[in-house]
Parts: sequence; C-alpha cells; structure tokens
Amino acid sequence: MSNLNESANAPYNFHEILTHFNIEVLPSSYGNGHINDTFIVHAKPDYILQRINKNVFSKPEDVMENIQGVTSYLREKIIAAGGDPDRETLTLIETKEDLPYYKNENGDYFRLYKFITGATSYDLVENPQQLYHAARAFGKFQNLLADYPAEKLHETIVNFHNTKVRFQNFVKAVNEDAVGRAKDVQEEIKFVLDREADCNVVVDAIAEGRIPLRVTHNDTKLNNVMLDNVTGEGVCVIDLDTVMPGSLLYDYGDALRFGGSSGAEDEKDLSKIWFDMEKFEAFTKGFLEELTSITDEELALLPFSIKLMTLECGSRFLADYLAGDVYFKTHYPEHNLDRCRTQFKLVAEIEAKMDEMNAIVRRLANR
Ligand code: ADP
Ligand code: GN1
Ligand code: MG
Repeated sequence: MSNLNESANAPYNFHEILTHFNIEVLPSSYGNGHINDTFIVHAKPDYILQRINKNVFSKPEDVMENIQGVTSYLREKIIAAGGDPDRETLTLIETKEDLPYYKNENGDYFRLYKFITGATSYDLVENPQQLYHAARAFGKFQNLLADYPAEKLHETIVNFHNTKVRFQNFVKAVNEDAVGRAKDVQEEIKFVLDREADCNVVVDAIAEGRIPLRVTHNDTKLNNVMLDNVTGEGVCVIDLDTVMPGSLLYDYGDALRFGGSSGAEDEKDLSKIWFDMEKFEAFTKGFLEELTSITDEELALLPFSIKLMTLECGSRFLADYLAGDVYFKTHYPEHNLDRCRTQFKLVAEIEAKMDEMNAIVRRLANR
C-alpha cells in the first residue's frame, strides 16, 4: 500500500510535464527510493525524472536551490581534477523556462537529471568490497564539499538527524497512537524508550563544540551511490535532497546502518539479520582512507554512531507505523513494522559488538 498522496502510479500528465523539458518520450517507474517518485526516460540519452515529495520537503524550491548550488560547485571541482562531470555528479536539466524544476498546475514539482551511465545503485550489499568503494565515494563527497559555504544551504528537513528531537517526536507518536497500533508493538516501543540517553550523545557533543559541523550528505544508503559496472569503484553520490550541515558521524553511521546488515532492510525473518563485521571493516577502511581530517573525538564515536543512526531509523519507521504510514513509501500494511524490527535487531547486535568494533577502528586509524 503506497501512501495515498504519494503513489508512484499517480496519473501525472507526463506528456505535459516533459514538454517543458523538450522531451517527447514517456517515462516508466524506476528505483527503490522511499521518498520521491522516480521515473526513467529512455530518450537517447536517458534521463531520470522525479516528482519531489512535498509531504517530506515542504519547500521544494529550497531543495532545488541547494542541489543547484552543490552540483554546480562539484561540477567545477570535477572538471578541474580532469574528471567527467556528467558521471561524477548529478546534472540538472533546466526547463524551457530556464528553471531547475517544473511546477505543474497541481503544485507538484518535477526535476530532470541526466541518467548516470555504466554504473549501478545497489539495493542490497553483495560483497564487502562494494562497501569499501561506497565509503570512499561518500568520504570523497565530504572532502569535495569541505569548503562549501554552509550558510548557503537551506535546512531542507529541520532537525533531520537531531536525535533528541527525533526521540521527542517518537514519544509524541506513541502518545497520539493515531491508528490504534501501539497496543500491539509495546516491546518495540520499550526498545526505543530504554535508549533515550543515547539520543543525547552526538547532539550534545556538537552543541558543546567537541565535534565539528561539516557539510554532509545525511542519507548515505548504499543505493544513494552509483558504483562503476566495470571497476566497482564509486562513480557518483546521488539523492542530494538532504545535503546540509551535519556531522561526519551521521554519514558514517547511516551508511553502516544499511550496509553493515546481513540482509534487506525489510527482511521478515530476523534470523537472517545480523551485523556483519567484515562489511563494517571494509567500509571503515575506505572512509578513514579518505577522511584523514577526522578528529579523535569523531573517531571515538564511529561505532556508537552506527548504533545511533540505526536506532534513529528504526524509531522513525516505528513512529511512521504508529502514525498510519504517512512518511515512507510502504508496499503492505506491516512494512514499516518489519523495517523497524530489522533495525532493532541490528542495534542489539551492535551493542554486543561495540568493544570489538572500537578496537578495529583504533587499529585501522592507527591512533
Ligand atoms: P529517493 O529520495 O526516493 O530515495 P533517489 O534520488 O535516491 O530518490 O532516486 C531513487 C533511485 O533512482 C536511486 O536509488 C537510483 O537507483 C536511481 N537514480 C536516481 N538518480 C539517478 C541518476 N541520475 N542516474 C541513474 N540512476 C538514478
Ligand atoms: C529514506 O530517500 P531514501 O530512500 O534514500 C530517508 C532516509 C532513511 C531511509 C531508510 C529524506 O532514504 O532518511 O534513512 O529512507 N530519506 C528521507 O531506508 O527521509
Ligand atoms: Mg535515495
């Protein structure tokens, strides 16, 4: 069941939309993102058409201003380094009206990107090497944006990784119990409530100046990076809707939340879900190779950040389940609950392996 307002099959007038981009071919649904409606346009060259999710991004113009700013900045840096900007960053196609999006009469926002060729975005990790390459790509992305003027960036989702606020919102969703589901998920609710103190750690460290704010991606799922079909190396970091000031720990932790799992985010059989130390080591190695500017305080929090981002994501899935599936795209009624359960299984696994993970980080960092 998709959210009523966000169905990928909604009857958009594609002909009318694409006319504004001077394209005559009709698109078809594409990819497995949880937020926007994504379509492929086979038009020589191919394009990606997206409808921005207005329920999630209340100011689509701000999102597009951020993406325009970041991609043109990256484009210059890639050209200066002798790279291929059409593959190594997203390329926005402007409309006939010289805008980076088209707004139709229903107030929906559509954007068109060049399709990144010869590369794949993976919904499931196939081997640790993919994580090594993804880590290098996300690390490089942060390095390229290290001097980007952060004050130019809009906060497209306010308090996106503010885990204190996320915790409060979770408690609110439990108390509201909008669709009467809370009684059946008491164990899962308790799992989050027992971990309230964890939600303060990184937010407090930032507020007290113990760890720096950087320009970060904030949504570093493996399927948000494209890996080269031949070499396996990272080609391009995509899904730039949440590029904002944040912590390096958010990008690292979120990537391993997804990439460190043995299985799918919505796997129903929890015996198939564990935290894979080989994947953890591969990603950490790649990340540290790129981000040599990492501070001792950040380094010490790397393993904890995986637990934190996994707890955050699990509690967001559970809060959405309690609210009646209004945020993430879902394909059946228990989808958000299944997703939340894999996340909590991983949190418990990470807690048990924390000492071992800290030792591996210290060894890899040689500090
Ligand atoms: P969401 O915010 O819904 O996750 P994404 O921007 O991540 O949307 O796009 C969904 C999927 O579409 C990606 O995981 C990727 O597979 C594919 N995709 C997006 N942009 C491109 C692109 N420029 N070239 C090739 N594939 C893309
Ligand atoms: C969403 O957009 P997508 O599918 O790459 C979400 C992330 C979650 C992720 C969980 C803007 O990512 O924060 O971690 O789902 N993006 C937004 O799979 O909320
Ligand atoms: Mg995505």
